[in-house]
Amino acid sequence: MTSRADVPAVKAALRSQAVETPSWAYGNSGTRFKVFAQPGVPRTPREKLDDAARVHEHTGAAPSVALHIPWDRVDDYAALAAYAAGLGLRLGAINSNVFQDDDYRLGSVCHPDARVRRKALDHLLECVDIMDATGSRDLKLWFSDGTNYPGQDDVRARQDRLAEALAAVYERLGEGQRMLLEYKFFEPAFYTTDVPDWGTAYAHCLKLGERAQVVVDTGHHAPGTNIEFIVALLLREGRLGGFDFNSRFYADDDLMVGAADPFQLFRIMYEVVRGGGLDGGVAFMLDQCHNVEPKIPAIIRSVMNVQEATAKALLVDREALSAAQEAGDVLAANAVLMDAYDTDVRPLLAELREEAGLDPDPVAAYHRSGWARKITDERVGGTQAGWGA
Ligand code: LRH
Ligand code: MN
Ligand code: MN
Repeated sequence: MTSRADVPAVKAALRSQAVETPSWAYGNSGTRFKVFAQPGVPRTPREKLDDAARVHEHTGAAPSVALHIPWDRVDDYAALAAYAAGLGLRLGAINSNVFQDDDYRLGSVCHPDARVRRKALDHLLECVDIMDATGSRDLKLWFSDGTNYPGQDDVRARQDRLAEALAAVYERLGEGQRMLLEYKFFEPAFYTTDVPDWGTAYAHCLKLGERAQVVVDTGHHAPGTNIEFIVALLLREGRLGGFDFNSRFYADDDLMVGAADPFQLFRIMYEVVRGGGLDGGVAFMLDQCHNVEPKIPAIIRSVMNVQEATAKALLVDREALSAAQEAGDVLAANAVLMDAYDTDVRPLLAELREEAGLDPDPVAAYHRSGWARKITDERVGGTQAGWGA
């Protein structure tokens, strides 16, 4: 532990951090080649919440669950919210889905045909109705819209159509509700994407108003992109709404956050801490798929990875860092950051859990709990998360 760390303050900040888990990470998922079904996966949104409650029980840090509509479609969303509350959870961001309908072959809100645009907009507005019923704060929008070939559509007109739809949704938001706009540089479109980067998302959000915020999915950048710079900039502008955390080796791999590059996660979390992003305005969501590993322990592991990166970021000796930076001492400044990164924060987090009455080792506690055996015995015929559905 670095000597100058204010351990009680670090612990208090860690205690206040919540990580939101995605309903779809509990269900079966796969690549475009194969879905490897796992025994015991949830068959209904309620069963996804049952699993999410295990993650929260063992980590104490995952109190909310993001829904994806229509993957989590139910008749009564208020009843689903009440069910979540009964488990000690709440329903988090509502993720829209305007990418899995035959009508969306050429796009959704950017489609050249006004009828398809209207259909997509109606879905987004329905998502706000769902937020009203669930008490969710955030609407997360990701559009698969784009083109595959030069000349296929008017790139600029598509921006106009996007702006029109976003304005209609923004207008519909209730007080205290936010719109989170997610960008991704390619896939499924391979030539142009209508919201390819933070700059495009930011430009649209800026026009809409303060409750339109950018969401950074860590897997949605070109290799080598300096994501922590984007984070620092968006925080500075007051427009970082949240993260979709995951890690990637190649493209949008959706692997466990912190698995591919824990140093990058630390650098991101340092900018979050530096920019005041732990105060509740930034949603720390996971957006992952567990295709080959058991899902619940993988999600527990992911929550722990976020906590470890956050703990290290909180341990950065900011005074020493500023002094070195002001003195132009490049090596000393870098050493301050690396000292924090190289600190083993696992004992600190174990202590924190024990103080909260939790097992210091959440993964082991989950394995001992017998939950995996129970769901394997009781649940037959789990659902797919949605991509192949
Ligand atoms: C798109 C994305 C977006 C979707 C989710 C399932 O790649 O990151 O957040 O809603 O995956
Ligand atoms: Mn995402
Ligand atoms: Mn993605």
